Amino acid sequence: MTEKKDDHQDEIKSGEVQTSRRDFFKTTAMGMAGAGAVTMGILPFGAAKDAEASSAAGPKEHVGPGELDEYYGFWSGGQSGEVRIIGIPSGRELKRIPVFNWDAAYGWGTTNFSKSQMKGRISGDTHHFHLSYKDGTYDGKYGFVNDKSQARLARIRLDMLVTDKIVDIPNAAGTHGIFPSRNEINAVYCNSEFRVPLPYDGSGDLEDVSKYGCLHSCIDAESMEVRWQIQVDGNLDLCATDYEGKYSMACCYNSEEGATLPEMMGKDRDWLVIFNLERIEAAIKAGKGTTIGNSKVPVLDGRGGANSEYTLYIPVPKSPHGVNVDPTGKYAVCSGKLSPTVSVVELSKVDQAFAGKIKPRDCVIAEPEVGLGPLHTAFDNKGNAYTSIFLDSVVTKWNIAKAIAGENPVLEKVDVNYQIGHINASMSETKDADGNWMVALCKFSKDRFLPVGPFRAENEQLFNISGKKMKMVHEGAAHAEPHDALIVSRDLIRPEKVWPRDDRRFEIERAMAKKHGVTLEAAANVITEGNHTYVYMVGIAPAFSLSKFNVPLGNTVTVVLTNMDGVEDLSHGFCLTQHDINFGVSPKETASVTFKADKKGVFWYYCPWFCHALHLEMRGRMIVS
Ligand code: K7E
Ligand code: CUA
Repeated sequence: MTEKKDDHQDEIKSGEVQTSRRDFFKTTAMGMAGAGAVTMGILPFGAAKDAEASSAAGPKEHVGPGELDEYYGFWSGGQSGEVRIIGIPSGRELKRIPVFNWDAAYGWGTTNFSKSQMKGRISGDTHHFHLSYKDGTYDGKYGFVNDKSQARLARIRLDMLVTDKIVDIPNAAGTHGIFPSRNEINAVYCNSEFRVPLPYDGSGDLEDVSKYGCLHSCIDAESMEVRWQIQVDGNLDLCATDYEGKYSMACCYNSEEGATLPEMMGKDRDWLVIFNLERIEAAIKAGKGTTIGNSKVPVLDGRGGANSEYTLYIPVPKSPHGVNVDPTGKYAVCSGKLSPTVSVVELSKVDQAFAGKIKPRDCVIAEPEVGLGPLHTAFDNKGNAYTSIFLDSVVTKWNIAKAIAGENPVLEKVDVNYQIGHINASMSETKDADGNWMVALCKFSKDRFLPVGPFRAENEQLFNISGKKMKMVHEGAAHAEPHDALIVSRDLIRPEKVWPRDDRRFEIERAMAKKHGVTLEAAANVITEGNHTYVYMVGIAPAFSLSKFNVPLGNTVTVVLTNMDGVEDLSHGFCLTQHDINFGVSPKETASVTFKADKKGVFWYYCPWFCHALHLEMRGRMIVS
């Protein structure tokens, strides 16, 4: 395996565009003084901020009571398995969307629809959330998020802001970086982070790490089916796409293909792997894919460095982590993680490299030094990049053009508290990056908040970046553990207030009702077929259409509830005492649950969503005898 990778090991020209260690300390000290001055006056995330701090030209910093935020923030929820919606700049948490996690309030993981997606699992690890695109900006249709823990991709529909579909990715483990196509709603590309024996079904040689493999997967954004996969060398980390639909790309660390930490850190350079989508799609169409194990998904072989027509392995230092494409679409920026540098890759050179006219390494046109432990990069609308620096706990603002010109590109460093992971800026991942806001997602909060026991909150710090200097306007605690965030102009997200009654969300219930000759909207029906009892009811504040139903002991029960109040913000729900059943139905929504009536007795059910002055009276009895 090492032989064929010689091509990846071109020499790195270091020191060309590096700032000295002395400069580094100078700028850090300045950044610290600047941040300190601002920090004195900050209020907690979500609290009001006096208007005098708002600069006339920049974005509005203060969002008063009753006022609306200018931006939606979408936060991944890390090991909580969810996605959160935050108002920016106020920092108000507006909603938690359960995705891979069981949730009592909405009944995600309890209702029949959510169970059809969760398939018995109750946890997940969401790292990267992205929205669907058209022509380089968000089209407001879908959100996508990975599950690192169980190799899944979920889709959130933005009209209702609920989880819509979850797909399992075959022969993959540790699905980490994901990125949708940026030119049209077409595909979402997903990286496997862990190398595993292939097929990944417990067969074959489980011990020999050199026989493990790693896949980059293409998932159809509409059908959510896995369209193809391609095997690569090493293992993959973060993912990005260009703006034209020609390439997807992935940072690859562990080019050593080791299994332990020392084995994974041996080399000074790993790769940015570029996938040639045109060639891959053509090969798949021509039937060149093979299958792995029981999966029917066609797989191509993209290993072998220069020998692969599908992949280009661009050497970049060292265990690179994040890859981000700038708003002009010209450059991909890879963060070195174990190298204090970021590598700027000029995407227009990639075609020449694929054609063999230049070496892969010649696509790297600058490699400025930005600090110790660079992880991720965000962009403004003025040609500047903002890289999160984990070890130094700073954000480095640097100018892309200066880096390319070989000048010192570092404009400012600002302290963040502490150990920053992801960074993002308003509309940064679109061609409409607007340079207003930047958020630093810090892994440690240490002394910044009241102590709450050994497990601490994370710290999120919001910066106004519209001026010459980055200005922190507030910070706030976050529950474990937002990895990544998007800040999206609010005009691009237009959620509905009431469900249309013909929504595909209720397909399971509608088909069931059709079979029984009942309608979901005018239902007060109990139908027993052998050992299965079906209960159809509606909720209209403050009553269920059934105040009682009877079930024979031991029967399976399906309760179908429709909220017939079409009034904005008037939700109902169904909580069945002693049965671990609880779910909500928002205006005009239908949902159902299925459980076993395995206890004799009287069990009250009640509405858990406060809907009316007589909300406590919205209840009924299930009698099991
Ligand atoms: Cu850097 Cu999973 Cu995006 Cu965390 S990854 S930080
Ligand atoms: Cu319906 Cu509370």
